[in-house]
Amino acid sequence: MPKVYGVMLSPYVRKVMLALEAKGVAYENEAVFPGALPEGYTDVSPLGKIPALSDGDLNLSDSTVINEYIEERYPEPSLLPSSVEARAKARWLEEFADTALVSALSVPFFQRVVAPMRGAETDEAAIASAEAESIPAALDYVESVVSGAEFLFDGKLSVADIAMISPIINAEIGQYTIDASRWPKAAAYATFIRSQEVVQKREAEERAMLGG
Ligand SMILES: N[C@@H](CCC(=O)N[C@@H](CS)C(=O)NCC(=O)O)C(=O)O
Repeated sequence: MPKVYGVMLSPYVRKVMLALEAKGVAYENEAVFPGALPEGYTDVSPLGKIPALSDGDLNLSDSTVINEYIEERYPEPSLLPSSVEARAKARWLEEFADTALVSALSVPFFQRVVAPMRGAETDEAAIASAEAESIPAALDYVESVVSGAEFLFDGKLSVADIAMISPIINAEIGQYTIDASRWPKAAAYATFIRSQEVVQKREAEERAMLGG
């Protein structure tokens, strides 16, 4: 059975868990926290990051690489669109989500959830700065690529939807909700993807971990 290393609140770990769950693949999870890596963890994840995945003798790190492996190892249902062009666009949107979107939407999550867990104060100025600059820049782009309450490609869930929704869930946990009056398509898209059963189950497990 594959094993996912990493604490489930990480947007990158969530990407991998959602891909496995969307394909109905049973897996184990070892809740590795960044900053408290178990001994020998770099044998599995050479850069010491989460997530990592082991499956038999294979060790892999990086959520995108892991999800490519999952797609090939467990092909049904496919999480890639059917045309070459759409697959390329889906990979780009995954890359955008993993970089600019995670970076912007992690700020409220980090400041309101992670910092207090570490005994630090929430830096409201950092949140205000992200809400003024990086978050609108990222959401303007999301607004330009989504169509509203529908999947990005082929009327079905893809790696791009999984990558996009993952940091949006972090923002929600950090009490930041996409303003539907400013980004109506992005807000409707987020609500639609979050209403999918596989995403609802993942969020419920995470909320339970956070104590409801
Ligand atoms: N590109 C990597 C990014 C993984 C990543 O940065 N994970 C964070 C946690 S969300 C981490 O492990 N940070 C600790 C570190 O960078 O040392 C992926 O997609 O898996």
